[in-house]
Amino acid sequence: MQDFVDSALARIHAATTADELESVRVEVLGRKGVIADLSKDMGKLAPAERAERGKFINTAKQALESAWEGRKSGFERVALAARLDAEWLDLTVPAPGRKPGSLHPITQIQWEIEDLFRSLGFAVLDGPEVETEHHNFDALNIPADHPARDMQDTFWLEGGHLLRTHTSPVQVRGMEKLGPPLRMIAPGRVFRNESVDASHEHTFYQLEGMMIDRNVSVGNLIYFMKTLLGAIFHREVTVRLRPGFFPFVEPGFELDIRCLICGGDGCPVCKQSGWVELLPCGLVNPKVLRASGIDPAEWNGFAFGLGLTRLVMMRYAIGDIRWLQSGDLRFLGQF
Ligand code: FA5
Repeated sequence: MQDFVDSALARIHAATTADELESVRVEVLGRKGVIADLSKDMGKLAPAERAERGKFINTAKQALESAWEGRKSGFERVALAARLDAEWLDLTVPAPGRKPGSLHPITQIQWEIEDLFRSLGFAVLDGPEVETEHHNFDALNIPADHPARDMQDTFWLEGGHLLRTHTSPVQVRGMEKLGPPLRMIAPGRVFRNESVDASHEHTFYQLEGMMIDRNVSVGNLIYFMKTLLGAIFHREVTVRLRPGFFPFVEPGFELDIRCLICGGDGCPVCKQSGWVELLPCGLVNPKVLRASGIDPAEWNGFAFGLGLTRLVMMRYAIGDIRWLQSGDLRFLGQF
């Protein structure tokens, strides 16, 4: 009988699959197995023999069960390792699903300029996109019969309102509401009824700036414009200042920068001129101050109207303005 137990133990140790192991268990330890058979006729044995048989059965059963369990957990470990191998996950692979969004490049640069001017003591003002003729033109010394109105082709709305053609009406609103001394900027969307090409959109962004105080000079204006461009481009930018006509400033200037797309050689963005018109500016016309209730004998100031969309094009070397409002995520994903 001991021989049988020894051979069963050997078969348990030699089993190479879980099925093989199970069939040994059924044969030896199962309900109809050899050990169960040995227990069946115990009642018929003499007490001494019965005790010996009982002891043998217990010892054999314990040895067989522990061998079986050891072997079984060995098979389970191997099976688990195989499963973990098959179901391995690379946790560094980016999760599928929605990609996080990002700010539009115009918003990014607008916020940078806002931070800069806030640090210089300027308020950031907002104004309506649907404007009155008074705020968009008249209060800026551009009366109805003035040829300067033709420079800004206008989308007219019912009731004499219009889509603002520039951010300058926010100057007027700022002067009316806050009065002097005044340091303000006003970023925003503007609209012009003009044909679209590589550098012109019908809907684009400007950023207006105004400072009203006592004894403001062209020197102050140039200082702020240089600070602005230095902060935006983080590199040497060639600028030129030439006379420019805007009825609301006197003297008025056009601040141009050397085209950063072509380096000045000429391209569609600079219309082959090598220069990009970016920043018209000047000293506020006394008539404009007076129209907003400010005494030009006591106060004066400067104003500028930055072409924000063009500035973004220069900073990122974007060769066509139409990309910026294309909504194309391949383009926007780069910023
Ligand atoms: C004005 O709009 C004046 N209000 C600016 C100003 C403010 C002058 C304060 C003096 C004092 P202008 O029409 O030149 O000026 O436009 C200003 C800037 O807007 C231009 O230099 C250019 O960079 C940008 N711009 C003009 N038209 C377009 C357009 N169609 N598409 C994209 N950018 C444009």
